[in-house]
Amino acid sequence: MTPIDLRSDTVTLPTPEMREAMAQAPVGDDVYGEDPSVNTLQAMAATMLGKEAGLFVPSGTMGNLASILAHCTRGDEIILGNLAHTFLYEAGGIAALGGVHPHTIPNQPDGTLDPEDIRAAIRGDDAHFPPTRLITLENTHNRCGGAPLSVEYTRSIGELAAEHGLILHLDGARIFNAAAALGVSPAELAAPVDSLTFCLSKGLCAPVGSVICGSQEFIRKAHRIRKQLGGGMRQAGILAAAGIVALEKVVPRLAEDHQRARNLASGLAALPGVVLDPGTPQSNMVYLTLGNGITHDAREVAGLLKEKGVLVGVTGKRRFRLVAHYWIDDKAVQQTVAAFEEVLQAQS
Ligand code: TLP
Repeated sequence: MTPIDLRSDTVTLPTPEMREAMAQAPVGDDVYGEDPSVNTLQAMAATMLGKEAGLFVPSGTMGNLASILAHCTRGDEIILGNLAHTFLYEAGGIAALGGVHPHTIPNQPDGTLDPEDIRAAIRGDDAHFPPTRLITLENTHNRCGGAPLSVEYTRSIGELAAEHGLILHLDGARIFNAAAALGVSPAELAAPVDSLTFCLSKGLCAPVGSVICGSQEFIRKAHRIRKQLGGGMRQAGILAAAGIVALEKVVPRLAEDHQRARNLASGLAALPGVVLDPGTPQSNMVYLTLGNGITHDAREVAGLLKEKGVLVGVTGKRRFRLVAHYWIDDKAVQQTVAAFEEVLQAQS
């Protein structure tokens, strides 16, 4: 039996149309800039995000790293949320490989950074301090419930950054989910930022890859850094071909995943022993905590769910993340609610 895998949208497999496009893809040596499929994907991505240029990279982690290294020099400081993916889950790459100092400030529950906290974190001109160079936002915000950051908020931080001569980078791994959740275009969300990374290999189902977008000048620098990081990929058009299908065919259907996440949340809300996060889901992620009556912890409950063919993400001692995606249909939602009901009933 194929499990119902809600651990992440990174588990999505390529669609049949992607596999077909990959098999047929025209390819060339991308290190020479000669892969037609990569070039098409990059141009398409830049147009959709309203930026001058795009660069195909192997992962979201490399996208954020190459972007930050392109903007900063060793000893620079960047301001980011304490729950930012770049701070928590990218193996400290900006510090290890770029000598970039992360200055964290609290993420608010809605994924935003308080502008007053940002202002307070910006360093003065003093030899004791690392120079502040850049602010990073994340949209949607993974650890903050998959919350989308609005156009207005992003614009206000863009203005704050400009006021202080700072660069604004966006980890837009799920920017297309944000756009679908807010009913705006991805280009509107990206307009206030200098650069962004988005992922093809999460809810968009492509097997590999992310795209960095920004000005020609920025992409030229990021291109060299991608090479330094070992991310020059030769006949990468095989992968880019799946990315093109992702942008054309999967982006327009993301609202379906958000609807299924809402159905999943309302099914689970009715179960004793489940405490949903307020407002969840805000896009494709459902966050929940085990109620006091449940004696098992999240890891044990996840083990019991697994025996019933349901895989969930454990994000804390009593906390889960369930992510709806292309391969989760209505039946899978019902089966997941039923599996939770059986497991939790046996517990209470
Ligand atoms: N997120 C993964 C895990 O690493 C936590 C997930 O399952 O959600 N930015 C954001 C906001 C992300 O959520 C992720 C992956 C990345 C960057 C990194 O992308 P990859 O995995 O392609 O390096």
